[in-house]
Order: sequence, then structure tokens, then C-alpha cells
Amino acid sequence: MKRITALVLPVFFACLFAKAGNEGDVALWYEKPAAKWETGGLPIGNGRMGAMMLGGVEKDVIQFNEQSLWSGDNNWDGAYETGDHGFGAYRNFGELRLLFDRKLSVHDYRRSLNVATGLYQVSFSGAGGHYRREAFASHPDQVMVFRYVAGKEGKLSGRIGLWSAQGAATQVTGNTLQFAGIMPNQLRYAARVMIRHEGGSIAVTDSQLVFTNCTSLTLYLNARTNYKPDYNAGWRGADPLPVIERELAAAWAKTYAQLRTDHIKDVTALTGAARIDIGATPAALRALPTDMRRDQYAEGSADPDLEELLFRYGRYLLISSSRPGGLPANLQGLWNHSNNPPWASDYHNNINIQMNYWLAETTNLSACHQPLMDYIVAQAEPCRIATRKAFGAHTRGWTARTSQNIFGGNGWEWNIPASAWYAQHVYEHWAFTMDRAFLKSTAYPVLKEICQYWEDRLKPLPDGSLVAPNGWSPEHGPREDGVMHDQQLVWDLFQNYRDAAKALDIDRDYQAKVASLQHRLAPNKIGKWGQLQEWQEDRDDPDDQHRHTSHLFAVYPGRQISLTRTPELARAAIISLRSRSGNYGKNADKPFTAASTVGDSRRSWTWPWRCALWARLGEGEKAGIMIRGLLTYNILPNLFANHPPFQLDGNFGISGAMAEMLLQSHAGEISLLPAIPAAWKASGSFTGLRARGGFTVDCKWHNGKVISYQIRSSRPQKIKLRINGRLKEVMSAKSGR
Ligand code: FUC
Repeated sequence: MKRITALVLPVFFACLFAKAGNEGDVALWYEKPAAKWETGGLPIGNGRMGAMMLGGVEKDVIQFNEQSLWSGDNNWDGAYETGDHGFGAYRNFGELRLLFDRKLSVHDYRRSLNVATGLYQVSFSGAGGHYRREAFASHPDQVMVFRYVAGKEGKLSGRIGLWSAQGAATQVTGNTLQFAGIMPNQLRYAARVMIRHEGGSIAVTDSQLVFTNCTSLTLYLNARTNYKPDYNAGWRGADPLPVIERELAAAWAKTYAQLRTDHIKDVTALTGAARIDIGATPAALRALPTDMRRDQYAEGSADPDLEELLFRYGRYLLISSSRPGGLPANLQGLWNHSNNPPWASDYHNNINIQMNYWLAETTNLSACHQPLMDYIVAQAEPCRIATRKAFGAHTRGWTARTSQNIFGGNGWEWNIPASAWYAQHVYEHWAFTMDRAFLKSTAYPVLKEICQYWEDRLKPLPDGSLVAPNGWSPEHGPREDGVMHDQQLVWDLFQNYRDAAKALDIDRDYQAKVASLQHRLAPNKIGKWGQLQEWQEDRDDPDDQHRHTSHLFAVYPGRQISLTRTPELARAAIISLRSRSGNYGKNADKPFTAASTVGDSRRSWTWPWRCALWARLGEGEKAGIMIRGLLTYNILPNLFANHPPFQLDGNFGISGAMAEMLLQSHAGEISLLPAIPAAWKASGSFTGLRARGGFTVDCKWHNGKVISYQIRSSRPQKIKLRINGRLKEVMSAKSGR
């Protein structure tokens, strides 16, 4: 049996890369070490813990994180104080520092991150032969592993240090380095590294570990805190050290090859679940390192394989920073080398945390969505308390301020429809998975409670229609009643509630009540220049390029406005969206290009949102231009999305938006290739994308026309399918899901 596995696995992985035929299609690679952490570091992560790999030759610094290392007080409700106390911030955990004795003149340096397997590799040649380094963050074994191999025997000598970014002292004994400490907020943290060597010797000096004449070194790192996602437990659980020791001992007992194989198996099951092929890049361009390819792309080259890599990278980053049982991906995923990161590297809920998950269901990473569900449920109780304090002691339900942390903390500025937007995520998880148990136990109670919040809060206008009071089209308008963003979010919440209750066939009276509230909501309006209004008053400026497209929520990720069901509103949305990209008002006659989106509209996350909006509005060309805009203006050499500073919402979001160009499932139908640009049309395919209703879809096209497809679900079902310009009814095939 073992022998079969040994044979089958390499063949399996060879097949995995065979289609690509070029590592550059599945890997980011460079000919130099990273110049800077933020622009050049390559991220690995197992959902809970991660590291940035800088690839230094003589000095290799591995900066690492664990997603629960936060400062700040429990259940904070107030100003955005991001030091030791108050709201706090997501913190740097520490660094592993390897200093090699030998000064090398190095050639053939190559540093890469394979986003299909989650393997990071460095190789170069020097006096010690061909040096190889490899690293991965194992989810199944809960350790990060770093391996250093010299080409010739005994050529590795130097020192290893472990440094805590929170001030804990490092102890070194035998083959182990370790630190443990307590943050001012009483959060306990610890990290331990165990080192195995082949050849030579290791010894302890000056709180470092000295290695002499080794042929290989393998370092196993685990870091944890005693964070527990439980308000009633004061957000603290058991001491982290015993868990760290147990996990490290288990990993130590396995061979490197076993750890590596188990890691690759775990990651490829997720990365391989969905693929896209949108065209072929000329060989000369494909042969370039990633940073040079990105530069060429920014100069105007067509590089569909780089766009595919960006799609894969967003999925890789989610797999690496959001796994069941852990916390959701924050503004920086989980990679952070600062104790005072921008916006505390927190959870911002007026676009950012939502966008982090736009790819989760559609690109077949539903399990990676789970941390967001758990977070919503865990934070609800402190949010209820803060909501009652802000909105009255008798308020039912809850909402949140824009910035949230992991200890029930609400920081900067109330975002009144935040919880309605969160409710969309629990609903979508059900809509894509058809997991009835989840719907009943988790999604439904969240949806109902937030409906109650709005039932109490909506304000009647003299004509009897209802408005959300005191809203704020995020970060744009002044506070006022009935801003369209809020109206649309409440509509979406009510619709999601109604569909959930209907599916469960419960609470019929409340269903009727919510339906009548939804019916009375003050509707979307078309303004004087044909735009979809952002506010009740018709005062939108056609030359305004504000970054938020909050009033287009109803188009995406909402579902109130669609080309087929509300074509007039969809047309108005097109005008609004053109104006946000500098293609209306005084520039109405100029061509629509990535360059016309300027200033505040060039952000990490603006392009993906607009890309998905154009996709929903059936404009493939413009959606493609949004991908070009992101890659041209807001992507760093390591392909991190750059707000600036770097902020990963753009990476997650663009994968979700690209999926939306290829497959849509709203407005009562599944649509194949709803919005692809001319550049993708020649031929292409996708496999494993997901549609609402529990469907998995594969598709192949040629000259912009679908030539074959398969739609699978756990039991065959009738579907309305929009394909090659026609709407027809088909049956899904039975899958094993
Ligand atoms: C929202 C956005 C900003 C930034 C911040 C983290 O407030 O308006 O552009 O992304 O989140």
C-alpha cells in the first residue's frame, strides 16, 4: 500500500503542474532575496500561524505571527486607542534569525512560493555546493517547518536566535529555543523552536544556538496564545505551552518527508478544488520572474497567466490565513511585523472583512469561510452590550462599530448596518452549501436577531415608507436618514431572512412581518444625471471619485438590483460606476481605461469591488480593466494588494470578482461566462466554481462560447441556466458531495 502511495503521489503532483507546464504559473518567484518585508516577503501560513520569508543568504530572518496575539482590553467600547490597552492592535510575535558564518559569493539564486502546494523554496550555489532551503506551515501538524541543506557535507555553520517582539526573554536548552510571556492585557503567549541537524554539532551559547559543520538543519516552530473566542470565559483559555509542546513532539516524531507530504496533501485538496484557465501568455513573458512580469504587465503587456496567478494567490492567502477553528483573516490576513500596524490590522466591517470572504464560497473554499461565522457569533454578546449602550437599553439585537478586535472590542465609529452585512455572510454560507443544520443552528438565529434590531430602528417618513435613520454612506456622506447603502443592506437582510425562514418553514408570522417591512423600505432612486442615488437627496457629483461604492451594494455583493430583474436600476448603477472611475461628467466622452480611475479610487479594494460590480452588470471588458488597474497600480512585487499600505482585501476580493466574471448564480439562474473580456475569449476553462443552491460547475469555452459544461449537486435538480445568450432549463448531475 505504501509503495503505491509513494508512486501515486509524485504522479499526482506531476499532473497537477503538467497543465501549467511552468512553475511561474503556480509560483511567485524571484532572483533576489526580499528587499523589504512588505514588498518582497513571501507569506506562508496554516490558517492560525504564519511567517514572512525574506530569503536572505547569510542572514535569514523569519518573521512570524499567530493570529490571536493582540493587545487591548476586553470588550472595549470607545475610542481607537491602539496601544497596550484600549482597543489594542494585532501584534508581531517575533523572529527566528539565522546567521551563517560563511560569507558566500552566490550565483543562481532563486526564491519561490508555490501557491498550489504552499511550499516556499530558496536555492543558490556557492562554495558549499548547491544550497536548498524549504519552508511550509502545516495545518495538519500545526507547526511551521524550515529546512536548510548544504550541497556538500558539513557546510552549514552559524547561529540561530529566537526573538520575541513583545519583550519575553529567550531560553535555550539542548536543541530548543523558547520564550513565554504575558501581555499587559494578561494574554499569555509562547513560542518554541526545536532543531534537528544532520552532520556536525549544535551547542548553546549566549541565549543562541550555535551550529557547526552541519549538512542540514530542520527547524520546527510553534507559537500560541491562551486566547479563547469566548466572551463568558473572559477571552482567555488554558496556558499555551503544554499545547505547543504536545504538537511539537508529535511533529518531531514524524519524518520531514511525512510532514511535507501531509502538508501538501492538505493544501492541494483546497487549492485544487477550483481552477481557472483564461488564456496563454507568450513563453518569453512566462519565463520572467514575478516582479518583472508585474512590471511588464503594468506597461501594458497581456499576461493572462499572471491574472490566473493572482486568482490562485487570493485563494492561497485565504487557505493560509483562515481555517476552521481559527480567527478570520484580518486587514493583513495574518502577516504583520509591527506592534503598531495600520488600522491596528483589525477587522474593518464597512467593506474590508466582507471582501476578504467574497471568494470563499464561489471559489470552493467554504470551510475557510467558517472562521468568519464563528467570529460573528463570538462577538455578538459584547456587541449587544455596546449596542444597548449606544442605542437605548431596550434595543433588541446588535450591530458594531467599523473597527473590531478579537476581545469583543468596538473601536472607531459606529457602522450601523454592519451586522446586516455580517448576516449576509451567514446566509450565503447556507445558500452555497445547503447545510440545513448550519442554517437552523447558526444562520437563522443571527438573521432573526438582526431583523429585530431593524424592526425597532426603522423610521417612518410622512408617506409611510421606512428609512434607516442616521446612516453614513461609509466614509463619504454626512450622517443622515435613508442613505441608500443602509436601505439596500436592510433590504438584503430582510430578503435573506425571508428565504431562510421559508427554507426552514418556521416563524410564519414573523416572515409576514419582515416581508411587510421590506415592502415599505424607501426604494432606490434614479437621479438627475441618470445615476443611482447615494442619498435620498439627489446631490451626487458626477466627477466624484470617492473610493467607496457603498450605494452599489445592491448590485454586488447584494442582489436587489440585477440586469434581468431591475434593468432600469442596473442602467443607473452603470452610470454611477462609470462616474466613480472618472468616465462621466466632464470626462463622459473619454475612453474608459484603468488610468481614468485616479486618486482616492485607486485602493487595494476598490478595483475588486468594481470588477465584481461590472461583472454583475454584464460588462466583461470593464471588469477586465479593473483587474488591469489593480495589477498596474495597487500590487506590490510580492503580489500583495497595496492600499497603500499593503492590505489583503484586494487579493481576496479579486479572486472573488474573477469568479463572478465566469459564473454567477443570483436572480434565480446560473449564468455561464456572464462577463468575460475579449482577451479571455479565445479559449479557456474553469473547474470547481460554486453556485448558490449547492452546485459545483465546470466549463470550457472557445471563441467566447461555452462548448461544454457540467453542473453537479448532491441530488439532481432542475436549474435555469443562462448559456451562450439563451436561458434554458437543465438538470444537474449527481455528485458525491
Ligand atoms: C475602510 C476604508 C479605508 C481602509 C480602511 C482599513 O475604512 O475606507 O480605505 O481600507 O477601511
